[in-house]
Amino acid sequence: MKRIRAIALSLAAVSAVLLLACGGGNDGGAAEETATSTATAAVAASPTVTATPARTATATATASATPSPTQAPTQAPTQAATQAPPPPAPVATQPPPPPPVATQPPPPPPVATQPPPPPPPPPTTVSVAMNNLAFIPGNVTVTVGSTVVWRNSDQFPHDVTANGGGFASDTLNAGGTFSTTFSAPGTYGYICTIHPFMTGAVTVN
Ligand SMILES: [Cu+2]
Repeated sequence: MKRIRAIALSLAAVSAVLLLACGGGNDGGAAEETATSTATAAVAASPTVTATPARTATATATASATPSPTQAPTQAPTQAATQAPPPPAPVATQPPPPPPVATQPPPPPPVATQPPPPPPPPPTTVSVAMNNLAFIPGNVTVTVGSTVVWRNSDQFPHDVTANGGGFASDTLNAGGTFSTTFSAPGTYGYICTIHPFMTGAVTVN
């Protein structure tokens, strides 16, 4: 008898589970009540094991179903966040323009190099010796306003006469000197009229 009763209970439990799975029929509340009561009876016997797994299975299903919607939203924001970084790049391209501004300062230096030219004009005094029948040095370069002094260090008399007639000295005996100041730029060639092969030149800048 116990065996038959057990089989009947298990069959009732199975039918109850099937009814629950189908969400109940249109038969009416009476059928559901009987099914529920039979299920409760079966639960009391032993089929507790079959009833619980079904609920856990549905629970897991619902649990796994909910996560998917939440994952989709989170991925979308992250993509939007990664797209945001690109904008900063244009900001990095703006720095280059400043360099050109740094290249502009160099021009001023040329202006600084222009002032130097004025200083050169400091007048000086240059000496030329007449020795061994020659002007030493034969060619001198001076600035405007400079003075050239000739000194006869030879044992012969000499003189200093410009080719263009700009200046001319008297005859200079040993130890005699002659000087002239050059106020205009140019090249002034001169000779010793006593010894025409003695030549020299003064360049004035
Ligand atoms: Cu001479």
